[in-house]
This record gives sequence, structure tokens and C-alpha cells, in this order.
Amino acid sequence: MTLVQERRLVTALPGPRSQQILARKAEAVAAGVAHTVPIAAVAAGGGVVVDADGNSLIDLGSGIAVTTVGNAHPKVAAAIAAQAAAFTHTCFMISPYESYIAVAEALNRLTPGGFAKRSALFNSGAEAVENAVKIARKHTGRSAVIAFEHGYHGRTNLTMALTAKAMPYKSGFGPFAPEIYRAPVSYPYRDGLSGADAAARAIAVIEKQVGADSTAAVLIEPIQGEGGFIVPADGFLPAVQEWCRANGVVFIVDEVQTGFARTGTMFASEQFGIEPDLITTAKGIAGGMPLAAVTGRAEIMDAAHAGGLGGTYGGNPIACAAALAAIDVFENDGMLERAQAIGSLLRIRLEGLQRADARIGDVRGVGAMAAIEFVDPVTGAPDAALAGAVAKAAVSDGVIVLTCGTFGNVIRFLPPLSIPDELLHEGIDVLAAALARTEGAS
Ligand code: PLZ
Repeated sequence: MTLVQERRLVTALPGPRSQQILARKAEAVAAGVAHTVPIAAVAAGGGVVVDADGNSLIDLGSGIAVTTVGNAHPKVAAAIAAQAAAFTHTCFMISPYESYIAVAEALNRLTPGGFAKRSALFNSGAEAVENAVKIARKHTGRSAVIAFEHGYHGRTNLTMALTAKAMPYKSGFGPFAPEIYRAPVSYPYRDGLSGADAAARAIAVIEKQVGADSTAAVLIEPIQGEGGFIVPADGFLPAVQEWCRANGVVFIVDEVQTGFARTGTMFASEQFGIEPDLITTAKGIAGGMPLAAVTGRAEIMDAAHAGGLGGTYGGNPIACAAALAAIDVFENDGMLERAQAIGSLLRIRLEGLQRADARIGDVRGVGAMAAIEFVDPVTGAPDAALAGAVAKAAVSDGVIVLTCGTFGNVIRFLPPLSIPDELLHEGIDVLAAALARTEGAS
């Protein structure tokens, strides 16, 4: 890690060079591809992102939970360089190569469940989810898929249908794929239900409105990411899994955001005591290279006929080399412990903020995946304006934080696990100062 680990603002953001580049963006890049941090990045590593003007920002977002091992991690960068020099592509469906197979073996070994497994590799989280649904439908011969309120699964046509939130993800982009049904989730802060009661409510909706016999799969994030870092009540996920088992429904758990040490275990499923039939992964898997996977029970994964799954780039050799290096770091460089330590630090700091400010209605998360939900202290109504203003002010002061939530009123913390503690503290200090001087919507 050669970058100096400090927050350093040498210009207001965006600085003059970033301004020039962002002006070109406005002219050249489609307006729909927006950005939230007004800089042009030129380097990143450890716990910082450096821009074209020499500003160094504290990174509490990891490019949306991707650079978990650290940006440009030396082992990942070396593996990419070596693979790029050897060969960049053959297409695994034409001429297979060992690294793809080694990634599949690692995923089969690391994902929860002692049963025989298979994996297939793709390019993005959305593509992994699409393929998990294809596989579940082929295996069951059924078509309905259950997704949940507040769920997020991507922006492709099928995954837009699976995603709950209209704006910005779906609005004007329909018609959406058929045979997708939405069930209520467990959102303890807002519904006050036990896990068992929330599961009973969801199962009743599925049974009454869809029917187990028509249902190919239930698809859920163990902790909902884009939807607001919603941690379900204890017992919710096991009860849903049990219902799936009893009804021959494939239980697909989307660990695209929660996967790979983020929550302090390799997969969040482990913390909820579930062993999904299929798991989708992406983001953290390859240290920043585009790679995604579906991993699961061999008899389900093998249901698709030869040639039924694939794609030109799926499991690209450079992405696989990066993944093998990242997985080595996850397993051997103390990443689980680091995620747990970051989680404790964040929780202590965020709960401190909450005690001092009633506009923070909830502090939640697991490991290095933490969030605060902003509300009107009197009514409990979501305060998206406050979350947005605080996040924007923190960014202006050199701390990258992301918002999320169906109501847009959540600030989430997804630091790279390579961030030093001092920068975490400084990042929270900056956020606290921004909060103290920001008025809410009410
Ligand atoms: N499943 C659980 O979190 C991606 C989306 C950001 P892709 N989340 C970040 C945005 O605004 O586009 C995500 C996820 C879960 C699937 C996906 C989709 O992964 O790699 O973005 O396709």
C-alpha cells in the first residue's frame, strides 16, 4: 500500500481537474449513469480514494461493497498482471482453464452446507441472480419466483422485476418479467415482529397468492443491502428456508452484497443458521474485477442441460486470477477478524451518535456492514432529506459514504477491510460534525 493513508483536501470538491473531467462526462456519458461523489478518481488503496487534483478521501463505501480486501490489493494486482501477460481470454465454453475451476472449487468449499455443490461463473450480480432463477425453474419445472419488499437484485429485465424499488431502478423501464411475486420481509425496526411471526406473514402471502406448487424459488438477501441494511429478526430466515424445504421450493440467497467476509463470516448465511440451496455472489469476490457466481446443491445446479448456461466472458481468466488472490487474502490474512473488529468499532461509534441525536432512529448491521436510519424524532417518519444532506456534506469534507433504503433515509458504512482504525474514526467524526450542523426535513 503506497498511498498515504490520510484525509487530505487540497481543493473544494470537485477540484479544477475533476471539474474538467466531469464536464466531459456530462457531454459523453448517458445522463442515466449518475454519480454521487463529484471527483475523478486516479488511485485508491487501503482506506482512501485519491482524485485528479490530489485530494485524498476516506473510503467508507468500497465502491458499493466491492473492494473488501482493499483497492488495488497488491496480491490481486500481481495476479491480474501475471494473468494478463499469459492470456486474457479463451472463452471458458470454448477452451476451459484451471483458474475458473479453482474458483468453483473454492466457492463449493467456502459456501455454507456440507452437501455436494457445483458453481457457475458470470460477470455481474444481476447476471448471477438471473442464472440462479433459470436453474431453479429448470430444476423444479415451476415458474413463480418470490422476492421480498425492500429487496434489490439488479437492473437487468428479470432483476428489475425482482427489485422492489421503482425509483431510480425501474421507473419507465417496463414491462417487467412475469411470474415474480413480492412477499413482506422482516424489518424489526419498523414492523416490530418476531422472526417467526414475520416468516408466518410472508409464508401466508406466498401460499394464498401464489401457491407452493407453482413456486420455483424464494429469493432473498440475508441482510437487505440497497433496501436499507435491513437485518431480519432471529428465526425469520430459518423459517423461510424450512418452508422451502418442505415444499420443494429452491431457497436462493443473494449474498452479492453480504458475501466474502463483509459481515465477519465468509457469508452472512452462516450467522443466520441457514444453508441455502443456491447462493449468488459477486462484488467482493474478486477485489474489484467483474466476476459473479451461482453456487449450490449439485443436483439443482446440474439440472440445466449442457450449453444451457454460459456467456462469452463469464469467469474471465483475469477475473478468476483476481478472485483466487482475493480468496487467499480472505482466508489467510485475517479478514474475518478484521471485519468483526471494524463492526465493533462502527457499532460503538454509531450508537454514541444515536444517543446524542434523536434523529438517528436505528443503528444496525452485522460486522463491517453497518447503517444508521434517519427519522423524524417525533413521528418516526423516514427523513431522506437529512440522510442525503449529511452524506453530501460528509463527501464535501472528504469522506465517501453512501445512502440506501427504500425511503432513502439510511446512511450505510461499507469500508474496505484494509482501512486503518484512525481513518474510520476520522470518517465518523466528519460525519458527526456534518450531522450536527444539518437541519432535518421536519
Ligand atoms: N444483488 C444484493 O446488492 C448490487 C447496485 C448499485 P450488479 N448492488 C449495488 C446500483 O445502483 O446499480 C446487487 C446487490 C444484490 C444483486 C446486485 C446486482 O449486482 O453486479 O450490480 O449487477
